This record gives sequence, C-alpha cells and structure tokens, in this order.
Amino acid sequence: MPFTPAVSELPEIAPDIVIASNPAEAIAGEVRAGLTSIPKTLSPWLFYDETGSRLFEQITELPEYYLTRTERAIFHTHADEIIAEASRPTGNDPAPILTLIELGAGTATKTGILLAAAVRRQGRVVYQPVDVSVTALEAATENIRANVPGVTVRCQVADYTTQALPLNRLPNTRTLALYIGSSIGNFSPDDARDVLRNLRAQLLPGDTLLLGTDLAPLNGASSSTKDESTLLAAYNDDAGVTAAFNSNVLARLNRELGANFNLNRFIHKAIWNSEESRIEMHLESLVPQRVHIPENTSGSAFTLDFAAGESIHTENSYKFTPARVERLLTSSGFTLTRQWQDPQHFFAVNLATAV
Ligand code: AVJ
Repeated sequence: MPFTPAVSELPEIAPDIVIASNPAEAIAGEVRAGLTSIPKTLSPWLFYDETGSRLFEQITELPEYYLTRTERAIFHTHADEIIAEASRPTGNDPAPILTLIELGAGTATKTGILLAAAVRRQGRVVYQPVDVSVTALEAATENIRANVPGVTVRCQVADYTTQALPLNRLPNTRTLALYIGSSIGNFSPDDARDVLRNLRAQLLPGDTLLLGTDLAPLNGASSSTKDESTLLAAYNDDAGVTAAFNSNVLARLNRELGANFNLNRFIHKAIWNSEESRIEMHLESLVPQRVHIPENTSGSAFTLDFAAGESIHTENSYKFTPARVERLLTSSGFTLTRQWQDPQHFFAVNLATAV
C-alpha cells in the first residue's frame, strides 16, 4: 500500500540547510544569517552555482581527492553483491524488484555501476534521481540513457533535506535509496540524523538505504595508510582547485548580491578538527578589512568587519568510524545490514534496512 506521510509528521530540519522555493531569496537570507553570526559562517550548499559545480567535478578527479574514485572502486567490486543484498527475499516479499532513488543525484556518474547491476539481476529498473538542480538532473538523465540500457529515468526536482520525496512508489517494488559520495558528511550529527529520519519516514520496512561515508583516519593502524595528512591533502590540493572552489562562494556573493569581497584578501584554509572528527574549510581574512553587502530581499544593506586572521567557516566534512555510522543509522530508524570498504579502509559503503 502506498505510504504518504503528512508533511507535519516529518522531523524539523535545522534552518541552515533550508533551500526555499525562491533561490535568490534563500541565498540572501542564508548569507545575512551566516555572515552576521559569530563566528561568521556560510552554508556549503552556497558553493554549488554553475562555476562551483564545475569546480567540484574537477575536485573529484584530483589525485589527492581519493573519495570519489574509492567509492567508485567499491561499487565496481561489489555492485552485484550490493544489489543482491538489497533484493534479499523476505517472507511477504519472496522475489523483490528494486526501484532506485538517489538523493542529491548530481550528474549520477557513479550510479550507472549500480544501475547496471540492477539490470543484470532483474532485467529492467526504474531510477528516480532527486536534486535541486534541473541542469544536474538533465546531465544525469543523459548519462544514464546513453550508458545503461534497461533503465527508465524519472527525475524529481526537490530539496530532499526538507521536502517529502515525491516517491511515486511503483506497486510491488522495493525501494533502494542511494545517498552516496559522503554528502551526509556536510551535516552536523543532529542534522544528519534528521535528514535520514526524513528519508526513513518515506520508506517502508524492508526498503534499504545505501549510504556512502568517508572514514576517519586510523592513526597507527597498520591496515590503513590513511592518516591526517591524507585527509588534509584531499582538501589542500596542489593545483589549488579546492581553494578556487572555496573562494568561489565569495565571487558568487559579489555576482549575485553585489557584495564587494576582494578575493585576494582571503585565503583558503582546510584544517582537521579531531575533536569533532571533521575537516573544516575556512576563508581567512589576511588583513583587517570591511566588506559591504547592498540592500536585498532579505533586508537592508550591511557592512562586515574582519580582523586580520578572522575567518568565514564555509564547510564541515565529517569523517566516520564504522561504529559512528551504525549509531547514526540506528537513531534514524535503520539497521546497518552490511558494510563494504576499499582495501585501504579509506571509504565505506553502508547498506541499511528500514525497520
Ligand atoms: C560533496 C560534501 C562530499 O566534503 O568532500 C570537496 C565537498 N569540499 N572538497 C566533501 C568538498 C571540498 C565534498 N562533499
């Protein structure tokens, strides 16, 4: 039976990740709130204008940025097992057919590997990518249609963090929700739990979630070469692409809000916060300076004063231990069914079952 939770039953999501239906207004409001708070912050979703999305695609191909290629390698090695596990028969569902939905699908470059495995197992598969970006969904659709025969693509434009997913559940299929790329790492532990609870509220018991999580460094453990320097390099690449990605948020505020940030007076910083188990990205002011933001839909003009060395905190990227992944899933209404890692233990792909 189709299951449509009332929106009022969905858990509340912290306002720093809300994307309102009017993006220009959402951006102005987000920027005002973040830059007038102490310490100054900007939400990571602000990175992804056209330039930022292009820079992110470049990041995924950098030699230092191991995340994307490691997750892809895990999919290549284990796709058939992942799909078999998600299709495991149960008493009242002896021969499940999967429908795949993907949260924040982007251009779906890694998803084809899983879709091909689903087609091998069941002949055809319906794929529902969900993203706030129409451009990304068009690219995803093109990519899958061109490369993976047997897939029916049904795009959904939505903000999965706040809106009920327009699931359009097909009768007699089981859902496999994909949330890959360690996108969950952008959220604080509380917000991550709320995002997964929101998803869980729209699934049925027995549906599954495939969650990609970047792993915390294992200092001293001989089975891993991942230490803090590996992590730091991934966010401080030699070619400076991550620095450009970070600074682009200021360029975006200049372009879209008429702000007057001088990009030469801010420097990209990525640090490892071991206490919180996260990489933090900052834009640090090199000099004492004042920046002006003109009046906009969110209110009147304002000025920002920076001390030398003061920073804007632009992103958190949480890194997980397997135990922490399990706690997150359990607190969101899932059980961890199975986990796959690469041989170096850099990244984990987790299959969780809705309870
Ligand atoms: C898309 C959130 C997974 O945290 O590694 C890459 C974004 N930031 N380099 C990450 C990012 C800087 C990325 N996520």
